[in-house]
Amino acid sequence: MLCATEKKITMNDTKQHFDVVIVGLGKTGLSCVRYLLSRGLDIAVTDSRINPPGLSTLETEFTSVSVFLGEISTEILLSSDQIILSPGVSLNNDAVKRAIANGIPVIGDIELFCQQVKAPIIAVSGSNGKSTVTTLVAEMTQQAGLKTCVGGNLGTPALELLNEDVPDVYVLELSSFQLETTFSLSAHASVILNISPDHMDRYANSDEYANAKKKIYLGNGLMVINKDDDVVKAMEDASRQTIYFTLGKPEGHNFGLIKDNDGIWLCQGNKKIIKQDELGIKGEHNVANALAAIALASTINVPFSAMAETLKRFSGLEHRCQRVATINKINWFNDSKATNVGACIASIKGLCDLGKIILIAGGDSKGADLSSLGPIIKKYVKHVLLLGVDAKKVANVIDSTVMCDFVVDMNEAVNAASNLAEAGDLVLLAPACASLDMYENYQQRGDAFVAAVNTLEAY
Ligand code: UMA
Ligand code: ADP
Repeated sequence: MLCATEKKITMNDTKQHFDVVIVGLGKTGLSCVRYLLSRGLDIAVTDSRINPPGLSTLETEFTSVSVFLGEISTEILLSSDQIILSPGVSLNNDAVKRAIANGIPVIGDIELFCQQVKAPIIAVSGSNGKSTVTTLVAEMTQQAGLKTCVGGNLGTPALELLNEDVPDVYVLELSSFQLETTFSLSAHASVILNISPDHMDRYANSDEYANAKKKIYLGNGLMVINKDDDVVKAMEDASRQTIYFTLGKPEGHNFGLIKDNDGIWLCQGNKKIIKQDELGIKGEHNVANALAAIALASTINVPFSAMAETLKRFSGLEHRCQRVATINKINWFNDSKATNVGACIASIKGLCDLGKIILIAGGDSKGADLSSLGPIIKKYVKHVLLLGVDAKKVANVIDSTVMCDFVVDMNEAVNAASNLAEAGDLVLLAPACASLDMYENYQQRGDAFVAAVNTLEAY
């Protein structure tokens, strides 16, 4: 068997021209390989990683495909008619920039998908809540009997959805990374749930990040707009059909909350859909998510009954504000997916009514300005335990009146939290940072938290 470094091939070892070169051999790269080979194209793959995750599959299933590893090869890029860029690689990568300067078209997997798609798309983006809303919409459309395919940034690469029979609707979660290389999207309905700073290690500033997200509104479909988010509201286009959602009172046929004698209702205009306290997902941010999902599902005629049924049953995705244990009257919550400041703040606000919070945070801050964490932590958090590469950076924004300790790993964090917590408190993993400095992904970080909590014993 070849070791990874031996797999690196130079241009002299191979031929001089490819129809398409795929950059990145992760999930997306592999889906592109399968798709393009099925169309008889002559392709190559390049990845800056010596041992990218898709390598063993490529070596066993697609032996004819040339692979160039260890750096993204300008030479190979310049030898192709088209480049398909994986979302993890920026358009500002030097080799990619050189290819663009030489006139070689660069697109992503979502663009390929859009060029082939034969059913309406509901497209979801935003800094936070994408996976929750995408899943909710897909469950609502399924509940209404519509054949639904769901994927994108959520996990299943969009091109893999084309292998199935044409559905009634595609529900796609799209990241800013994917949208950067998308040009022909014309979704039936699109939403940007919210915009708060994220991925500042990839974008020059927050405008560049917001402009990447704005591409979800390409085409002429229905624009679903969060009336409570100024950045999203500024994207409104008077010439387009628009639906609004808000945590305030809805105007006209739009979506929002109405308070009456028996509680707070999620409504379209004055038509009641479900009572807020019947939602399976908790916290104000999840009320906004539920309203967004309702607004999107309404565009494809899902009846209110199917929406309400779904919203009662759906209690949230794993690793998102999930209660994983109650030990000696202390609640333990896993929100490993809170990978940016906005998500961490939403998490704290959503759970603060349940008790005083001991927060486990830190990781890779992705170049973010963390300062807005300071006031919210001061208000609701009694002790912070910090881990990961940016632990000190998080500590720097925490008010000196809040107790704060550094820990080396999740076991130490959980043991320290267990010693500090009193009955009625809650311990929350909401890192405000990505996990990649210590873990393979946020799931592995959440699993490490749950495993450590499970070793604690009730007394
Ligand atoms: N990478 C390199 N060199 C390369 C290619 C990639 O170092 O030559 C690195 C990237 O910087 C990144 C990692 O490898 O850190 C993975 O990149 P990739 O493009 O190969 O990723 P895929 O495995 O194809 O997964 C991607 C999405 N990942 C990213 O956008 C980083 C997955 O979203 C998505 O589920 C999948 O396609 C299917 O559509 C994950 C994600 O973290 C969940 N997304 C970001 C987020 O949600 O914040 C945007
Ligand atoms: P994404 O796919 O955008 O990362 P998720 O649905 O996976 O979003 O939720 C991730 C985390 O983001 C949640 O656990 C919560 O902390 C936070 N979150 C979810 N929805 C919202 C929202 N509408 N506004 C702010 N934060 C949110």
